[in-house]
Amino acid sequence: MKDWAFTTTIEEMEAATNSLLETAQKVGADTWQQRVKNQTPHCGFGESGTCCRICSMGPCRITKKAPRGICGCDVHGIVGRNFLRFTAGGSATHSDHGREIMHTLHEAKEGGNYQVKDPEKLIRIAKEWGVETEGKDIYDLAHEMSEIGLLEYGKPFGVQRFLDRAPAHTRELWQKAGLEPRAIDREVSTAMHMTHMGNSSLPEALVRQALRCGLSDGWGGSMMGTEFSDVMFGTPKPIDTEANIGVMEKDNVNIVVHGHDPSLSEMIVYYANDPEMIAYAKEMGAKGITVSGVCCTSNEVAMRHGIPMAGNYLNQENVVLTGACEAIVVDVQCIFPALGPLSKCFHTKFITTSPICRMPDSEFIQFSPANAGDNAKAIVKMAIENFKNRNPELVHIPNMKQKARVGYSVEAIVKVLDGVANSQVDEFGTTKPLLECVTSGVLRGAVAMVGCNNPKVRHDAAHISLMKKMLENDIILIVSGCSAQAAAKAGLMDPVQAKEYCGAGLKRVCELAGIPPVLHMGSCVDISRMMILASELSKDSGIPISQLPVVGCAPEWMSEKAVSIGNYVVATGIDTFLGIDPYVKGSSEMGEWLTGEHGVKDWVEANYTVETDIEKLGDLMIERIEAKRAALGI
Ligand code: MSK
Repeated sequence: MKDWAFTTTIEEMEAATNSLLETAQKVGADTWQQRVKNQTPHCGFGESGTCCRICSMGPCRITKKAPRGICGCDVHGIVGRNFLRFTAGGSATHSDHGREIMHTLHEAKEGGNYQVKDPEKLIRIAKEWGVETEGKDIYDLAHEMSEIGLLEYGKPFGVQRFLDRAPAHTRELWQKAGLEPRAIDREVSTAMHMTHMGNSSLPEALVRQALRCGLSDGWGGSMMGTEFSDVMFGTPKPIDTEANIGVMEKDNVNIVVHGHDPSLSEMIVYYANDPEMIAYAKEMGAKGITVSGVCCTSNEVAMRHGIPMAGNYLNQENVVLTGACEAIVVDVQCIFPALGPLSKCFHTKFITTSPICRMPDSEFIQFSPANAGDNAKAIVKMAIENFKNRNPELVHIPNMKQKARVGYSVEAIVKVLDGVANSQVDEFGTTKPLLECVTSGVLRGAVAMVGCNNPKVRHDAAHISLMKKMLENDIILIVSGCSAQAAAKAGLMDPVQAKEYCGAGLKRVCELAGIPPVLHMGSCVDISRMMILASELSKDSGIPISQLPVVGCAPEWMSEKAVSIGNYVVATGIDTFLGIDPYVKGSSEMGEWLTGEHGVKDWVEANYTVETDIEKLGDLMIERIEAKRAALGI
């Protein structure tokens, strides 16, 4: 058993949270810990997916005595429809994030609020899409690409352009099973149409559409969100930062960015570094300005600017509870409405910025590409001027942080590993060194660990314990979203210390490549990066994705987006392990379709495993990786 002496333990993180909850009690603030108690036990029908409120004849709840809804739909149809609607919600959300990025790209201009920071990447994608690049002004090209990308949302014919990135075998499977996503909006609309009263109640059809709708996210909206964020804000490269609540600084103006869309946070970071603003902060009695992040906005700015990560999803109230947060500035998704009333218990300004995410008790400052600079500056100023309103008696920042190296885009992973093997073969590079590590057994395989926190699981405990288990077994981790922040907070992205916890093979790879054993690939839309990496591994090796010793895992997931992600990861051929049931346990048929040997596995050669015992979940993942190795004879 390894000695994990340098990592921050769950107990230490909980002690820090408990000290903040004391402040909450002092000021009479409501917290999620209390609300979980108020909401427990949860409704059994909701939990098993067996409640239908799609029309107003119900709600219908399925029991032994009442095995069908009023329309006659059985439990499998009800659970299946709920599952598809869950997916549609997630796919729409991610993809709309991508759409916002495409609109921002359309406004990008030389010297403007938004610019093209990675022209090579833009040209590379343009060539992929068959767009003429020769002699074109880079901004003309950006605008043309933005329009083409936006048409992917509603084009009447054809399938998603990025599907061409998938290996031929995967494309064939998708074609054969009728899974190739058409226009992104169409897949969401079709999902809503199919689940309207009086339409589909056949699990097979509902599951098929759930996979197709998920694919329109992962290989459509999310992939555009990621790729064109890189074009505008720069493709992430390894960069050092810090993580956990102790990154907030007592003597500084603290601005916390939270949400998902980097268009907001990029501007806030820019103005917080403006010498004029720093001087103003000093004039107001602070030593400087600290921007830190929560959730995926945090991942975005950490990867590109080294902005420290204050915490993940279930830490969002903690940053306010420090009493040292001058402003929490949010964009979209995963934001607790609780932040409004909570901020009122302190001096904190809760600032919403998107018409998509309006909340009571917040100050709304709408962001648009045209006003982003001015509004960001105004927000930074507002935070600075709020510094004097702190109540010093309430200020308490737990002294807890870890070093982290983040920023492993596919391009960065290929580059660091190619650097080691010196076998760069083309412009993009090759994943062959990584494959050699896997085939030789130096690495046993890889786990893509992603997703949220969920109070049904002890906060971060599943992420961290599973990661430790994988590292000891020479399994490298690529991570994103709140899972990435869990790793960073614990110290598993520390490039110096973390390798000490690995098996001998993984440790050697980390030393040679100068990488931590847990690679931060970004936010939740960036799981599309993982799909690209899996595709490159498959193309470089000639092995179908489903046969590579790679699995996906979301041990603490909670959002609809995570279900959409799960569907596109499975549909891409990657077995996916969940620590939380996606409200399908009420239907044996749905269970069979998603987790059985002859459900989705017959279409895409991969399926789900749901196991709430985290220790067992880890064992099952290792077993699956080893079984794939054995099947390949490696
Ligand atoms: S922020 S979707 S809690 S990963 Fe992307 Fe975290 Fe899950 Fe939100």
